[in-house]
Parts: sequence; C-alpha cells; structure tokens
Amino acid sequence: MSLEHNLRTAVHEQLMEVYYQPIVDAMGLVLGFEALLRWHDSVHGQVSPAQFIPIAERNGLIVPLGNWVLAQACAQAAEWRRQGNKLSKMSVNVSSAQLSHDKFVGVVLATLKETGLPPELLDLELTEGVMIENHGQTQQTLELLRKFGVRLSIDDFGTGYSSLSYLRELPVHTLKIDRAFVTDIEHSIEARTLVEGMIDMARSLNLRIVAEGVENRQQMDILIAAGCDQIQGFHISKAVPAEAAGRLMAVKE
Ligand code: G
Ligand code: G
Ligand code: MN
Ligand code: NA
Repeated sequence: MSLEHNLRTAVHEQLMEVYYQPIVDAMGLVLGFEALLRWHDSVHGQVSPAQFIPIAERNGLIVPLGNWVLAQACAQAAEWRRQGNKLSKMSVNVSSAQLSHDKFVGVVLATLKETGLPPELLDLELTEGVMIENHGQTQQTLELLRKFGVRLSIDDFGTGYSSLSYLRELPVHTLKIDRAFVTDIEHSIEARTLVEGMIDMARSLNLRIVAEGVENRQQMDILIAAGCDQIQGFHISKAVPAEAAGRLMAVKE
C-alpha cells in the first residue's frame, strides 16, 4: 500500500502519536514544550513528519490531522497543569492550509474551551512564508487569534524571506531562530556574530527568542550570553512521549 493510503488510515484511526520536546529558560528549567507528530507505520516503519506533512498538506489531511494534534497538545498541557506542574507554554506547528481554513479560529477557541487551557499558554508556530502570505485573510486570522490571547511564533526564522520589514507589523510574540544559525557558533566567529545580530534585532523589537537545534553546552552558553531567552534542542532533550516529558518538569507550583 502507498504511503498516502496508509497516512489516510493513520489519520482516521488516530494511529499517530504526539511527542513533546522541552523548551527551557537560561537556568535550564522547562518552560514548555513543542508538540511534534510521530508516526510508526506497520509497512513503512517510522516515517518522519518532514515526509508525511507535505503529503497531508497536498491532500487536505493536514486539517483533521492538525486539529487532532492541537487537541492532544492542549489536553496534555491542561492535564500537566492540573497535576501542579508549572508550565508556561505549549507550542503547536500550524501549516498554511490550516491557517487559511475558514474554521481555524473557531477550532482553536473550541479546543481551548474544551480543554480549559488558558489561551496565553498556547503558542502557534508558523513559518515566515505562512505569516506573510498576502491574502488579507491570513492577517485577519492572526490578529483575531492574538485578540483572543493566543501566542504566535515565527518558526524556522531566518530561512525564509530576506525582507524583515514584516516583523514590525505582525502580531508575533516569539522568534524561533532556525537551527541552521546555531550550528557551529562555538567554532565560527562569523556564525556567532550572525546569531548575535539576530538576537539583538529580535530584542530591539521586543520579541521573545527561542534558539532551536542547540546541541551542546557551549552553544547554550553563547546564546544565553547573547540575550536569548529560551533554548530547545538535543542538548536538553529530543522530543519524547508524554509520560517522559511529564517527568522533565521538576518544578511544582
Ligand atoms: O520533529 P521533526 O523531525 O520531527 O519534524 C520535522 C518537521 O515536521 C518540522 O518542520 C516540524 O515543524 C514538522 N512537524 C512536526 N509535527 C508537526 C505538526 O503537528 N504539524 C505540522 N504542521 N508540522 C509538524
Ligand atoms: O521546523 P521545526 O522547527 O518545527 O522542526 C523541528 C525539528 O527539529 C524536528 O525534526 C526535531 O526533531 C528537530 N530537532 C530538534 N532539536 C534538534 C537538534 O538539537 N538538532 C537537530 N539536528 N535537530 C533537532
Ligand atoms: Mn516548529
Ligand atoms: Na524550526
């Protein structure tokens, strides 16, 4: 059977799993998590979302799949908080096709209501390309989400468009610096200067900054010294199942 056929079955029968990658502050305390889809197919084995998300975006499955991830992640975050964990955000990736779907805002608000997660704890990650898509619709959707208190992040920052003028206008709370800009900062003065410039710029715009793909202590130290607020990457942890993620939150309120 084709990957696409199996994907359809997996989405309809909810055979996927949501894993959680921690995001920590400068002290290494877990602030929150990024929800990341994982799929183990009986024929194709472990299939990366980098492979199946583009298929789901083409055939429309991304809408039910994305709604399912959103519901899982919000329910999990709300549950962790009920258990007394201090958790300040749950980040969920959102594709262009989801954002432009006319029911998206309604689905987000209904999910928050059903799970009881405060909107300020939900962080939606969108790429630069998605954010600046120029249907007026997109901008309205983003403004509306912000009005309801939901947080927005620019994912893979620095890999998309070269014009930065949009940054001042978008209702964005956080920049996630793509891991391509973190690689090598402990060895290359040029790489380090570039990432420091990105952090300075984000700070001057009053944006929170997450560095992605942080793989060792030296990188983390350099980023924190440069003013980066939040760290994500294999140095802290890869994405893990909910139960393991729950154990990473040491602090109780
Ligand atoms: O975890 P990593 O290999 O696992 O993810 C690969 C890519 O798939 C990343 O670009 C990530 O943003 C994307 N991805 C993972 N989970 C989701 C999801 O639930 N929705 C969307 N739209 N993208 C996802
Ligand atoms: O596009 P997005 O940022 O959502 O993608 C997240 C992807 O990055 C996932 O595939 C995740 O597994 C991967 N990832 C997370 N931390 C690291 C890291 O420290 N190093 C590398 N190479 N990949 C990472
Ligand atoms: Mn992401
Ligand atoms: Na990213």
